[in-house]
Amino acid sequence: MFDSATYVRRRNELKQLVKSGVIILFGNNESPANFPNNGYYPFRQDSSFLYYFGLQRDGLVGVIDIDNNRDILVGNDIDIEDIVWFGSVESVQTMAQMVGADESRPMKALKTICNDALRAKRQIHYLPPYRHDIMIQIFDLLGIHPVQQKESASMELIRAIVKMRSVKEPQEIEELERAAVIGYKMHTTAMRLTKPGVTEKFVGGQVDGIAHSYGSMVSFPTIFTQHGEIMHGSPSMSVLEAGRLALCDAGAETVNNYCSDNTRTMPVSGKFTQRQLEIYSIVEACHDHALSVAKPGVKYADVHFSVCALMFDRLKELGLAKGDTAEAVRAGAHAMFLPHGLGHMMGMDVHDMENLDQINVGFDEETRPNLEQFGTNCLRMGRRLQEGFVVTDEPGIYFIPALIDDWKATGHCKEFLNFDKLETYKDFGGIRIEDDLLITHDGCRFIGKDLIPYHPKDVEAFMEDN
Ligand SMILES: [Mn+2]
Repeated sequence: MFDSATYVRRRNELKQLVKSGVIILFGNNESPANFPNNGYYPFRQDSSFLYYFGLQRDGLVGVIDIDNNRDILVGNDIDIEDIVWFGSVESVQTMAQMVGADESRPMKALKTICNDALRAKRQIHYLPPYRHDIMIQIFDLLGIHPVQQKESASMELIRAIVKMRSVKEPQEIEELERAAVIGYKMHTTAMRLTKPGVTEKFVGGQVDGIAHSYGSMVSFPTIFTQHGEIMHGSPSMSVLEAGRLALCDAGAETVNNYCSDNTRTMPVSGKFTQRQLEIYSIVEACHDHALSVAKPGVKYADVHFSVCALMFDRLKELGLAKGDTAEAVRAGAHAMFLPHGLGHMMGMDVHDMENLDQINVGFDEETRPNLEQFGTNCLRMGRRLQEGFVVTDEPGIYFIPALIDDWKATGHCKEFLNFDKLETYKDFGGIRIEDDLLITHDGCRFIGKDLIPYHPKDVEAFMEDN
Protein backbone atom coordinates (compact mmCIF):
# COMPACT_ATOMS: atom_id res chain seq x y z
CA MET A 1 0.00 0.00 0.00
CA PHE A 2 0.95 3.66 -0.29
CA ASP A 3 1.52 5.98 2.69
CA SER A 4 -1.49 7.08 4.74
CA ALA A 5 -1.26 10.64 3.37
CA THR A 6 -2.15 9.26 -0.08
CA TYR A 7 -5.44 7.82 1.15
CA VAL A 8 -6.30 10.89 3.22
CA ARG A 9 -5.67 13.15 0.23
CA ARG A 10 -7.73 10.96 -2.10
CA ARG A 11 -10.69 10.79 0.31
CA ASN A 12 -10.60 14.57 0.79
CA GLU A 13 -10.64 15.11 -2.96
CA LEU A 14 -13.51 12.64 -3.27
CA LYS A 15 -15.49 14.56 -0.64
CA GLN A 16 -15.02 17.78 -2.60
CA LEU A 17 -16.19 16.14 -5.81
CA VAL A 18 -19.25 14.36 -4.39
CA LYS A 19 -20.12 17.37 -2.18
CA SER A 20 -22.65 15.91 0.30
CA GLY A 21 -24.05 12.74 1.83
CA VAL A 22 -22.44 9.51 3.00
CA ILE A 23 -20.22 7.37 0.75
CA ILE A 24 -20.09 3.65 1.41
CA LEU A 25 -17.29 1.72 -0.29
CA PHE A 26 -17.71 -2.01 0.17
CA GLY A 27 -14.54 -4.06 0.38
CA ASN A 28 -14.77 -7.60 -0.94
CA ASN A 29 -15.37 -10.73 1.10
CA GLU A 30 -13.75 -14.12 0.59
CA SER A 31 -15.34 -15.86 -2.34
CA PRO A 32 -15.97 -19.62 -2.00
CA ALA A 33 -14.91 -21.83 -4.92
CA ASN A 34 -16.51 -25.13 -3.95
CA PHE A 35 -17.05 -24.78 -0.20
CA PRO A 36 -16.75 -21.82 2.16
CA ASN A 37 -13.27 -22.56 3.47
CA ASN A 38 -11.94 -23.25 -0.01
CA GLY A 39 -12.00 -19.78 -1.48
CA TYR A 40 -10.68 -18.48 -4.76
CA TYR A 41 -7.03 -17.71 -4.22
CA PRO A 42 -5.62 -15.17 -3.80
CA PHE A 43 -8.19 -12.89 -2.19
CA ARG A 44 -8.92 -9.92 -4.46
CA GLN A 45 -9.94 -6.66 -2.85
CA ASP A 46 -12.30 -4.26 -4.63
CA SER A 47 -10.23 -1.71 -6.55
CA SER A 48 -12.15 1.43 -5.50
CA PHE A 49 -11.95 0.34 -1.87
CA LEU A 50 -8.20 -0.15 -2.40
CA TYR A 51 -7.87 3.26 -4.04
CA TYR A 52 -9.37 5.09 -1.05
CA PHE A 53 -8.59 2.73 1.86
CA GLY A 54 -5.61 0.67 0.61
CA LEU A 55 -6.31 -2.39 2.80
CA GLN A 56 -6.12 -5.94 1.50
CA ARG A 57 -8.18 -7.66 4.22
CA ASP A 58 -11.61 -9.15 3.51
CA GLY A 59 -14.73 -8.07 5.42
CA LEU A 60 -14.06 -4.31 5.52
CA VAL A 61 -16.27 -1.37 4.53
CA GLY A 62 -15.12 2.22 4.13
CA VAL A 63 -17.54 4.97 5.12
CA ILE A 64 -16.86 8.57 4.13
CA ASP A 65 -19.27 10.92 5.86
CA ILE A 66 -18.90 14.04 3.76
CA ASP A 67 -21.19 16.32 5.80
CA ASN A 68 -19.43 15.57 9.09
CA ASN A 69 -15.97 15.15 7.48
CA ARG A 70 -15.41 11.72 9.09
CA ASP A 71 -13.70 8.73 7.49
CA ILE A 72 -14.69 5.48 9.20
CA LEU A 73 -13.28 2.01 8.67
CA VAL A 74 -15.90 -0.61 9.44
CA GLY A 75 -15.00 -4.24 10.16
CA ASN A 76 -14.79 -6.91 12.83
CA ASP A 77 -11.57 -7.94 14.54
CA ILE A 78 -10.71 -11.59 14.08
CA ASP A 79 -11.19 -13.96 16.99
CA ILE A 80 -8.89 -16.57 18.57
CA GLU A 81 -10.17 -19.35 16.25
CA ASP A 82 -9.15 -17.33 13.19
CA ILE A 83 -5.78 -16.58 14.75
CA VAL A 84 -5.20 -20.32 15.25
CA TRP A 85 -5.78 -21.03 11.56
CA PHE A 86 -4.57 -17.89 9.82
CA GLY A 87 -2.29 -16.11 12.30
CA SER A 88 -2.69 -12.68 13.80
CA VAL A 89 -3.56 -9.63 11.76
CA GLU A 90 -3.77 -5.97 12.70
CA SER A 91 -6.87 -4.83 14.53
CA VAL A 92 -9.40 -2.80 12.56
CA GLN A 93 -8.43 0.20 14.67
CA THR A 94 -4.77 -0.17 13.68
CA MET A 95 -5.74 -0.61 10.04
CA ALA A 96 -7.84 2.59 10.28
CA GLN A 97 -4.74 4.43 11.55
CA MET A 98 -2.62 2.94 8.74
CA VAL A 99 -4.82 4.64 6.15
CA GLY A 100 -5.44 7.83 8.12
CA ALA A 101 -9.14 7.17 8.83
CA ASP A 102 -10.68 9.03 11.80
CA GLU A 103 -12.12 5.98 13.53
CA SER A 104 -13.02 2.31 13.29
CA ARG A 105 -16.38 0.67 14.05
CA PRO A 106 -17.58 -2.95 14.19
CA MET A 107 -19.63 -4.28 11.27
CA LYS A 108 -22.91 -4.05 13.19
CA ALA A 109 -22.44 -0.26 13.36
CA LEU A 110 -22.91 -0.05 9.59
CA LYS A 111 -26.65 -0.62 9.99
CA THR A 112 -26.83 2.26 12.49
CA ILE A 113 -24.80 4.54 10.22
CA CYS A 114 -27.17 3.79 7.32
CA ASN A 115 -30.34 4.11 9.40
CA ASP A 116 -29.24 7.47 10.81
CA ALA A 117 -28.44 8.77 7.33
CA LEU A 118 -31.74 7.50 5.89
CA ARG A 119 -33.74 9.08 8.75
CA ALA A 120 -32.00 12.41 8.17
CA LYS A 121 -32.79 12.06 4.43
CA ARG A 122 -29.11 12.28 3.57
CA GLN A 123 -27.98 10.72 0.34
CA ILE A 124 -26.12 7.42 0.64
CA HIS A 125 -23.71 6.97 -2.26
CA TYR A 126 -22.70 3.45 -3.26
CA LEU A 127 -21.20 1.88 -6.38
CA PRO A 128 -22.97 -0.70 -8.57
CA PRO A 129 -22.23 -4.03 -6.86
CA TYR A 130 -20.84 -6.97 -8.87
CA ARG A 131 -20.70 -9.62 -6.15
CA HIS A 132 -23.87 -11.22 -4.86
CA ASP A 133 -22.91 -11.12 -1.19
CA ILE A 134 -22.53 -7.34 -1.45
CA MET A 135 -25.93 -7.14 -3.17
CA ILE A 136 -27.48 -8.93 -0.18
CA GLN A 137 -25.62 -6.58 2.16
CA ILE A 138 -26.96 -3.50 0.32
CA PHE A 139 -30.47 -5.00 0.35
CA ASP A 140 -30.18 -5.52 4.10
CA LEU A 141 -28.75 -2.05 4.79
CA LEU A 142 -30.72 0.12 2.39
CA GLY A 143 -33.76 -1.99 1.44
CA ILE A 144 -32.92 -1.69 -2.28
CA HIS A 145 -33.67 -4.89 -4.16
CA PRO A 146 -30.64 -6.33 -6.03
CA VAL A 147 -32.31 -5.82 -9.44
CA GLN A 148 -32.63 -2.09 -8.70
CA GLN A 149 -29.19 -1.58 -7.19
CA LYS A 150 -27.36 -0.75 -10.40
CA GLU A 151 -29.78 2.04 -11.35
CA SER A 152 -29.83 3.33 -7.77
CA ALA A 153 -26.05 3.53 -7.57
CA SER A 154 -24.67 7.06 -7.21
CA MET A 155 -23.77 8.74 -10.50
CA GLU A 156 -22.02 11.52 -8.55
CA LEU A 157 -19.80 8.93 -6.89
CA ILE A 158 -19.18 7.05 -10.15
CA ARG A 159 -18.22 10.27 -11.98
CA ALA A 160 -15.93 11.40 -9.16
CA ILE A 161 -14.13 8.06 -8.92
CA VAL A 162 -13.72 7.81 -12.70
CA LYS A 163 -12.28 11.34 -12.76
CA MET A 164 -9.76 10.50 -10.07
CA ARG A 165 -8.77 6.95 -11.01
CA SER A 166 -8.42 7.74 -14.75
CA VAL A 167 -5.38 9.94 -14.20
CA LYS A 168 -2.57 7.85 -12.74
CA GLU A 169 -0.34 9.36 -10.08
CA PRO A 170 3.47 8.96 -10.39
CA GLN A 171 3.45 6.29 -7.65
CA GLU A 172 0.77 4.40 -9.58
CA ILE A 173 2.81 4.57 -12.78
CA GLU A 174 5.73 3.07 -10.83
CA GLU A 175 3.42 0.21 -9.84
CA LEU A 176 2.32 -0.27 -13.46
CA GLU A 177 6.00 -0.39 -14.45
CA ARG A 178 6.50 -3.15 -11.85
CA ALA A 179 3.57 -5.06 -13.32
CA ALA A 180 5.17 -4.71 -16.77
CA VAL A 181 8.35 -6.37 -15.48
CA ILE A 182 6.30 -9.39 -14.40
CA GLY A 183 4.42 -9.30 -17.70
CA TYR A 184 7.76 -9.40 -19.55
CA LYS A 185 8.75 -12.53 -17.63
CA MET A 186 5.37 -14.12 -18.40
CA HIS A 187 5.53 -13.49 -22.12
CA THR A 188 9.17 -14.42 -22.59
CA THR A 189 8.41 -17.63 -20.67
CA ALA A 190 5.61 -18.35 -23.16
CA MET A 191 8.02 -17.69 -26.06
CA ARG A 192 10.62 -20.00 -24.54
CA LEU A 193 8.17 -22.85 -23.99
CA THR A 194 6.28 -22.59 -27.28
CA LYS A 195 7.33 -25.47 -29.50
CA PRO A 196 5.64 -28.37 -31.26
CA GLY A 197 4.47 -31.13 -28.92
CA VAL A 198 3.63 -29.22 -25.72
CA THR A 199 0.05 -28.48 -24.72
CA GLU A 200 -1.53 -25.04 -24.57
CA LYS A 201 -2.39 -25.72 -20.94
CA PHE A 202 1.24 -26.41 -20.05
CA VAL A 203 2.41 -23.08 -21.44
CA GLY A 204 -0.58 -21.23 -19.96
CA GLY A 205 0.01 -22.77 -16.53
CA GLN A 206 3.69 -21.82 -16.52
CA VAL A 207 2.76 -18.26 -17.51
CA ASP A 208 0.26 -18.09 -14.63
CA GLY A 209 2.90 -19.39 -12.23
CA ILE A 210 5.16 -16.44 -13.06
CA ALA A 211 2.38 -14.00 -12.17
CA HIS A 212 1.83 -15.74 -8.84
CA SER A 213 5.57 -15.99 -8.12
CA TYR A 214 6.39 -12.32 -8.56
CA GLY A 215 3.12 -10.53 -7.87
CA SER A 216 -0.32 -11.18 -6.60
CA MET A 217 -2.19 -12.94 -9.41
CA VAL A 218 -2.93 -12.80 -13.12
CA SER A 219 -4.75 -9.62 -14.08
CA PHE A 220 -7.29 -11.73 -16.07
CA PRO A 221 -7.54 -15.38 -17.12
CA THR A 222 -4.57 -16.09 -19.39
CA ILE A 223 -5.30 -16.61 -23.07
CA PHE A 224 -2.87 -19.01 -24.69
CA THR A 225 -4.22 -20.66 -27.79
CA GLN A 226 -3.56 -21.71 -31.35
CA HIS A 227 -7.07 -20.39 -32.05
CA GLY A 228 -6.13 -16.73 -31.81
CA GLU A 229 -9.34 -15.96 -33.71
CA ILE A 230 -11.29 -16.85 -30.54
CA MET A 231 -11.05 -13.60 -28.58
CA HIS A 232 -11.02 -15.16 -25.13
CA GLY A 233 -9.73 -18.62 -26.00
CA SER A 234 -8.65 -20.45 -22.85
CA PRO A 235 -5.65 -22.79 -22.95
CA SER A 236 -6.87 -26.27 -23.89
CA MET A 237 -5.23 -29.70 -23.87
CA SER A 238 -4.47 -29.25 -27.60
CA VAL A 239 -0.88 -29.96 -28.58
CA LEU A 240 1.03 -27.18 -30.32
CA GLU A 241 1.68 -27.93 -33.99
CA ALA A 242 4.45 -26.68 -36.29
CA GLY A 243 3.13 -24.26 -38.88
CA ARG A 244 0.49 -22.75 -36.60
CA LEU A 245 0.49 -19.54 -34.59
CA ALA A 246 0.12 -19.36 -30.81
CA LEU A 247 -1.43 -16.24 -29.29
CA CYS A 248 -0.62 -15.32 -25.71
CA ASP A 249 -2.64 -12.54 -24.04
CA ALA A 250 -1.66 -12.35 -20.40
CA GLY A 251 -0.88 -9.96 -17.59
CA ALA A 252 0.07 -9.78 -13.95
CA GLU A 253 -1.01 -7.82 -10.91
CA THR A 254 1.62 -6.47 -8.55
CA VAL A 255 1.18 -7.15 -4.83
CA ASN A 256 -0.62 -3.79 -4.77
CA ASN A 257 -2.93 -4.93 -7.60
CA TYR A 258 -1.69 -2.78 -10.47
CA CYS A 259 -1.98 -4.58 -13.79
CA SER A 260 -0.17 -5.37 -16.98
CA ASP A 261 -1.85 -6.58 -20.18
CA ASN A 262 0.16 -7.63 -23.22
CA THR A 263 -0.38 -9.87 -26.21
CA ARG A 264 2.14 -11.56 -28.43
CA THR A 265 1.58 -13.94 -31.31
CA MET A 266 4.37 -16.37 -32.19
CA PRO A 267 4.99 -19.14 -34.69
CA VAL A 268 4.96 -22.55 -32.98
CA SER A 269 7.90 -23.65 -35.13
CA GLY A 270 9.92 -20.52 -34.31
CA LYS A 271 9.74 -19.14 -37.88
CA PHE A 272 6.82 -17.26 -39.43
CA THR A 273 5.59 -18.42 -42.83
CA GLN A 274 5.32 -15.87 -45.64
CA ARG A 275 1.51 -15.81 -45.32
CA GLN A 276 1.74 -15.28 -41.55
CA LEU A 277 4.31 -12.51 -42.02
CA GLU A 278 2.04 -10.65 -44.45
CA ILE A 279 -0.75 -10.44 -41.89
CA TYR A 280 1.61 -9.98 -38.93
CA SER A 281 3.30 -6.98 -40.51
CA ILE A 282 -0.08 -5.24 -40.86
CA VAL A 283 -0.89 -5.75 -37.17
CA GLU A 284 2.62 -4.58 -36.29
CA ALA A 285 2.13 -1.39 -38.36
CA CYS A 286 -1.24 -0.74 -36.68
CA HIS A 287 0.26 -1.26 -33.21
CA ASP A 288 3.07 1.22 -33.98
CA HIS A 289 0.66 3.66 -35.65
CA ALA A 290 -1.31 4.11 -32.40
CA LEU A 291 1.94 4.96 -30.61
CA SER A 292 2.58 7.80 -33.07
CA VAL A 293 -0.89 9.41 -32.86
CA ALA A 294 -2.12 8.94 -29.28
CA LYS A 295 -1.60 12.12 -27.22
CA PRO A 296 -3.55 14.41 -24.90
CA GLY A 297 -6.62 15.91 -26.56
CA VAL A 298 -6.96 13.17 -29.20
CA LYS A 299 -10.05 10.97 -28.97
CA TYR A 300 -9.12 7.33 -28.58
CA ALA A 301 -12.05 6.51 -30.88
CA ASP A 302 -10.24 8.49 -33.61
CA VAL A 303 -7.03 6.56 -32.95
CA HIS A 304 -9.09 3.36 -33.26
CA PHE A 305 -10.61 4.39 -36.59
CA SER A 306 -7.31 5.55 -38.04
CA VAL A 307 -5.87 2.15 -37.16
CA CYS A 308 -8.89 0.51 -38.83
CA ALA A 309 -8.29 2.56 -42.00
CA LEU A 310 -4.59 1.68 -42.11
CA MET A 311 -5.44 -1.99 -41.60
CA PHE A 312 -8.08 -1.90 -44.33
CA ASP A 313 -5.70 -0.25 -46.82
CA ARG A 314 -3.12 -2.94 -46.22
CA LEU A 315 -5.70 -5.75 -46.47
CA LYS A 316 -6.73 -4.36 -49.85
CA GLU A 317 -3.13 -4.82 -51.02
CA LEU A 318 -3.44 -8.51 -50.11
CA GLY A 319 -6.72 -8.79 -52.02
CA LEU A 320 -8.75 -9.61 -48.91
CA ALA A 321 -10.60 -6.29 -48.95
CA LYS A 322 -11.69 -3.81 -51.61
CA GLY A 323 -13.50 -0.50 -52.17
CA ASP A 324 -13.13 2.94 -50.64
CA THR A 325 -11.40 2.63 -47.27
CA ALA A 326 -13.22 5.51 -45.55
CA GLU A 327 -16.60 4.17 -46.68
CA ALA A 328 -15.64 0.64 -45.65
CA VAL A 329 -14.66 1.75 -42.15
CA ARG A 330 -17.86 3.82 -41.85
CA ALA A 331 -19.84 0.71 -42.82
CA GLY A 332 -17.92 -1.38 -40.25
CA ALA A 333 -16.40 -3.71 -42.86
CA HIS A 334 -13.08 -3.77 -40.95
CA ALA A 335 -14.87 -5.65 -38.16
CA MET A 336 -14.61 -8.78 -40.29
CA PHE A 337 -10.93 -8.68 -39.29
CA LEU A 338 -10.96 -6.55 -36.12
CA PRO A 339 -14.23 -7.08 -34.23
CA HIS A 340 -13.05 -5.34 -31.06
CA GLY A 341 -11.82 -1.92 -30.00
CA LEU A 342 -8.23 -0.74 -30.10
CA GLY A 343 -7.98 -0.70 -26.33
CA HIS A 344 -9.27 0.01 -22.86
CA MET A 345 -8.21 1.90 -19.75
CA MET A 346 -5.90 -0.02 -17.44
CA GLY A 347 -4.94 0.50 -13.82
CA MET A 348 -5.89 -1.50 -10.77
CA ASP A 349 -8.40 -3.35 -12.94
CA VAL A 350 -7.17 -4.68 -16.24
CA HIS A 351 -10.28 -3.13 -17.82
CA ASP A 352 -10.03 -0.24 -15.42
CA MET A 353 -13.23 0.55 -13.52
CA GLU A 354 -15.32 -1.69 -15.77
CA ASN A 355 -17.58 -2.34 -12.76
CA LEU A 356 -18.55 1.36 -12.95
CA ASP A 357 -19.87 0.68 -16.47
CA GLN A 358 -17.71 1.24 -19.54
CA ILE A 359 -19.97 4.02 -20.79
CA ASN A 360 -18.92 6.09 -17.76
CA VAL A 361 -15.23 5.24 -18.08
CA GLY A 362 -14.43 5.20 -21.79
CA PHE A 363 -17.00 7.79 -22.91
CA ASP A 364 -18.41 11.13 -21.83
CA GLU A 365 -20.98 13.72 -22.92
CA GLU A 366 -18.83 14.68 -25.91
CA THR A 367 -17.86 11.20 -27.07
CA ARG A 368 -20.73 8.75 -27.17
CA PRO A 369 -20.38 5.03 -27.87
CA ASN A 370 -21.81 3.44 -31.02
CA LEU A 371 -23.76 0.53 -29.59
CA GLU A 372 -25.35 -0.44 -32.90
CA GLN A 373 -22.49 -1.36 -35.21
CA PHE A 374 -20.92 -4.81 -34.89
CA GLY A 375 -17.30 -4.44 -33.78
CA THR A 376 -17.52 -0.72 -33.04
CA ASN A 377 -19.90 -1.56 -30.17
CA CYS A 378 -16.95 -3.31 -28.48
CA LEU A 379 -14.85 -0.14 -28.30
CA ARG A 380 -14.28 0.28 -24.56
CA MET A 381 -12.38 3.56 -24.70
CA GLY A 382 -13.36 6.42 -27.00
CA ARG A 383 -13.00 9.73 -25.19
CA ARG A 384 -10.26 12.35 -25.38
CA LEU A 385 -6.97 11.28 -23.85
CA GLN A 386 -5.40 13.15 -20.96
CA GLU A 387 -1.90 13.11 -19.54
CA GLY A 388 -1.69 10.28 -17.03
CA PHE A 389 -4.23 8.02 -18.73
CA VAL A 390 -3.09 4.45 -19.33
CA VAL A 391 -4.75 2.65 -22.25
CA THR A 392 -3.97 -0.52 -24.10
CA ASP A 393 -2.98 -0.54 -27.77
CA GLU A 394 -4.08 -3.91 -29.08
CA PRO A 395 -4.89 -4.19 -32.76
CA GLY A 396 -5.49 -7.64 -34.19
CA ILE A 397 -6.46 -9.41 -37.38
CA TYR A 398 -8.58 -12.52 -37.04
CA PHE A 399 -10.09 -14.95 -39.51
CA ILE A 400 -13.22 -16.26 -37.83
CA PRO A 401 -14.73 -19.03 -39.98
CA ALA A 402 -18.24 -18.58 -38.55
CA LEU A 403 -18.13 -14.81 -39.18
CA ILE A 404 -16.90 -15.30 -42.76
CA ASP A 405 -19.80 -17.75 -43.35
CA ASP A 406 -22.30 -15.43 -41.69
CA TRP A 407 -21.42 -12.29 -43.66
CA LYS A 408 -21.06 -14.26 -46.89
CA ALA A 409 -24.54 -15.74 -46.43
CA THR A 410 -26.16 -12.37 -45.69
CA GLY A 411 -24.02 -10.36 -48.11
CA HIS A 412 -23.05 -7.98 -45.31
CA CYS A 413 -20.37 -5.53 -46.52
CA LYS A 414 -19.94 -7.59 -49.68
CA GLU A 415 -18.86 -4.48 -51.62
CA PHE A 416 -15.82 -4.20 -49.33
CA LEU A 417 -14.75 -7.82 -48.84
CA ASN A 418 -13.35 -10.49 -51.10
CA PHE A 419 -15.08 -13.61 -49.79
CA ASP A 420 -13.33 -16.00 -52.21
CA LYS A 421 -9.97 -14.94 -50.80
CA LEU A 422 -11.31 -14.96 -47.22
CA GLU A 423 -12.32 -18.62 -47.68
CA THR A 424 -8.65 -19.51 -48.12
CA TYR A 425 -7.78 -17.95 -44.72
CA LYS A 426 -10.25 -19.96 -42.62
CA ASP A 427 -7.38 -22.05 -41.20
CA PHE A 428 -5.22 -19.02 -40.37
CA GLY A 429 -6.20 -18.25 -36.77
CA GLY A 430 -5.60 -14.75 -35.43
CA ILE A 431 -2.86 -12.28 -34.58
CA ARG A 432 -2.89 -9.61 -31.91
CA ILE A 433 -0.06 -7.43 -30.56
CA GLU A 434 -0.79 -5.53 -27.37
CA ASP A 435 1.14 -3.10 -25.21
CA ASP A 436 0.12 -0.55 -22.59
CA LEU A 437 0.36 3.17 -23.40
CA LEU A 438 0.97 5.90 -20.86
CA ILE A 439 -0.26 9.25 -22.17
CA THR A 440 2.44 11.85 -21.48
CA HIS A 441 2.19 15.66 -21.68
CA ASP A 442 2.88 15.72 -25.42
CA GLY A 443 2.45 12.16 -26.67
CA CYS A 444 2.66 8.69 -25.24
CA ARG A 445 5.06 5.89 -24.44
CA PHE A 446 4.83 2.20 -23.76
CA ILE A 447 4.92 1.04 -20.16
CA GLY A 448 7.76 -1.39 -19.55
CA LYS A 449 11.44 -0.58 -19.95
CA ASP A 450 12.08 -3.90 -21.68
CA LEU A 451 9.48 -4.29 -24.39
CA ILE A 452 8.54 -7.91 -25.03
CA PRO A 453 9.90 -8.78 -28.51
CA TYR A 454 7.29 -8.17 -31.22
CA HIS A 455 9.07 -7.31 -34.45
CA PRO A 456 9.07 -10.61 -36.40
CA LYS A 457 12.87 -10.79 -36.55
CA ASP A 458 13.11 -10.21 -32.79
CA VAL A 459 10.48 -12.86 -32.02
CA GLU A 460 12.24 -15.39 -34.24
CA ALA A 461 15.66 -14.52 -32.79
CA PHE A 462 14.37 -14.82 -29.23
CA MET A 463 12.73 -18.18 -29.93
CA GLU A 464 15.91 -19.45 -31.58
CA ASP A 465 18.19 -18.30 -28.73
CA ASN A 466 16.02 -19.43 -25.81
MN1 LIG B 1 -6.28 -5.84 -23.25
